[in-house]
Order: sequence, then C-alpha cells, then structure tokens
Amino acid sequence: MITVFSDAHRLRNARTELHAGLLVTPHECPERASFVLDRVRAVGLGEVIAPASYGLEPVLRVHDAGFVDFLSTAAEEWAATGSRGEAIPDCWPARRMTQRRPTSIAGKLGYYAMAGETSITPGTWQAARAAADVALTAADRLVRGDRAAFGLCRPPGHHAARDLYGGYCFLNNAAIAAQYLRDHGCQRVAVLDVDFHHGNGTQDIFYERADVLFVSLHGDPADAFPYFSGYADEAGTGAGTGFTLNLPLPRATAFDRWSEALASGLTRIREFRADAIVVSLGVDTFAGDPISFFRLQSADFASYGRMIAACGLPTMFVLEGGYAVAEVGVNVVNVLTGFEQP
Ligand code: OKP
Ligand code: ZN
Repeated sequence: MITVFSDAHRLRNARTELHAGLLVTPHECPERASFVLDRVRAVGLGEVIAPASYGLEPVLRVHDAGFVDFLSTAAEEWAATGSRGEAIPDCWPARRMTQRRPTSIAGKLGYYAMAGETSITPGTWQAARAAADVALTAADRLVRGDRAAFGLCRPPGHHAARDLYGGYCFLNNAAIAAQYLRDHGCQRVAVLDVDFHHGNGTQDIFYERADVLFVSLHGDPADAFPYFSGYADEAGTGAGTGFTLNLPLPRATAFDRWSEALASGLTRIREFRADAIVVSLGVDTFAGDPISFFRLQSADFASYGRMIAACGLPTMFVLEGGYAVAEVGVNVVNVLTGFEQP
C-alpha cells in the first residue's frame, strides 16, 4: 500500500507538555513519525508520496469555523501577550459557568481545549493542516480504487472534536477523511479506532449520524484519559443511536481479550455494510507504552492487521498515538503488513 507523508509534521515541535505536574518534553514528538517512515521504507511497504493540498473546505465539513479560525491564529495571539512559555489553558467553562467565548487568547484557550497538556506553538497550525492533507490524500487513493492506504499523520487527530483540541490533537484527521469518503461516493463509512485512548473527538463529530459508524476499543474512561468520554453506554443519539460502539477495557488487557473486543467491533462493521473503513491507528496499546496500560506485544499488531483485512473492505489507516518511540515504527508497520498478507 502507498504511504502518504509530509515533512511539515516537523513544524509541530513543542517544547512542553504538562505531565505529572511538570512541563516535560512532549511524548508526541517528531521522532515518532521518523521511526514510522524508516520502518515503512525498511520493509518496502510501498511507495511514499507527498500529500496534495485540499484547502480548508474538507476540514470545515467536520470542524466549527470559529474553532478553525482560533487554531490558525492562537500562537500569534499568545505571543502578542508577552507570555514566556508555550500557549496552554488554565481556566475552563466548568459546571454552572457560562459557555460564552471570551475575546482574550487565554480565555479562548480554555474555551476550545478539552485537556490541558497540549501546548499550541508557532508551526502547530501548519503541521495540523498538513496532517489533514495527508489523511485526505490517503482517502483519495480509496476513492480512486486502491484497496488500502496509509496516512502517516502527525500530529494525531482523534481527540479533536468539532470545536475542541487537546490530547495532542488539533484537527481530526480520521473524521476529515471519513467525511471526504462520504462526499465522494461512499454511502456508509466505518471509523475503527484502535488507539489506546477513546476517540472522543471522532465520536463527537459523528454522534448524531447513521452514515458513519464509530467503533472504539480503549482504556476504560473511569481509569484512563480522556476520562469523560468512552463509556459503553455512549451509543449515539437521535438518528445516530446505535452507530457508536464503545468497547472500554480494563488495566493489563492483553491480546486475548483485546482481540475478542476487536472481533465484536468488526462484526458490527460487517453488519453495518460499510463501504470503507478508516482505521485510527494508535499503537499505544503496546505493553511498553509509557502513558497507557494495555499489554499488546509487537507480533499482536500483525495479527490484528490480518483480522481487519478479513473484512474485505477498502481500508485506510491514519496514524494516531504510540509513545514507545523506538518501537512505534515496528508496531505500526506490523499492522500494515499483517493487513497485506492475510
Ligand atoms: C493522545 B492519543 C498523561 C495524560 C494523558 C494526554 C494523552 C493523549 C493521547 N499525563 N494526556 O490518543 O494517543
Ligand atoms: Zn492514544
């Protein structure tokens, strides 16, 4: 399968992440993409191509215009306040407070953030736009008849909701791609989120819709980020009722139990009669991941790639998480080679 990759991911190179009460070097770092690209080349997965430019129109199909405008100017507005560190929020519209959008940048950060670990820096917006273009270029390969494509996206996207950023995410690459597939001939699209963390952003974007099925396997939100989304009883609303499937799993879940949950998710995708699958491919389910608590081994990634392939559907993968940096390439590419050799 082809890989879509843009060097512009390097423009997302924050110095700080709020983690364990400290400002640390971010887990979501440029080296992640380098390791994945190196592994793609080492195994000869296929051609590596640069993305085309799609502009903001396909982004605005899933994101709020005020939010997109905020992201595009936040770093500049923050710099203009004379703050010495990177832009992070410190006040949120919590219970019983108003939901009005403030005019000051410090207020807008809290208004649009779903979490506080993720700083906004000069270059973040350009990298996030490039990642969306990467996902859209991969989607276009499916539209043109390819069986599979890999969008090597960075920064990731699945925590970004219609008008929220955070959890290392700014634009929801998988949702933008799924909507693009809907707009270019697919009647029904399934998003399968195998990242360790619940894809709250993707769920939010499609929660009221029956044309995009969202299936997610993740750490139980009672015990794992993003804490406030991803319970099994979140199943969609209105016309979308039954078109969100959340499969939360406990600490120390290994491949035996994880793969049973994947099998039930794939059964739902088959029953939905999806025309295409978008996989939110995070490999932070790996036993060695520093911020997650599942126990998958590197060989397990190839096994589940084969399981996804058995659906027999056009499938695109977009990179999400995975923070055991030295192993992220092997684990991601194991999924892709497993998919290609059923
Ligand atoms: C992004 B993706 C660590 C708490 C978690 C954010 C995790 C974002 C994961 N101090 N903070 O889903 O891999
Ligand atoms: Zn994750």
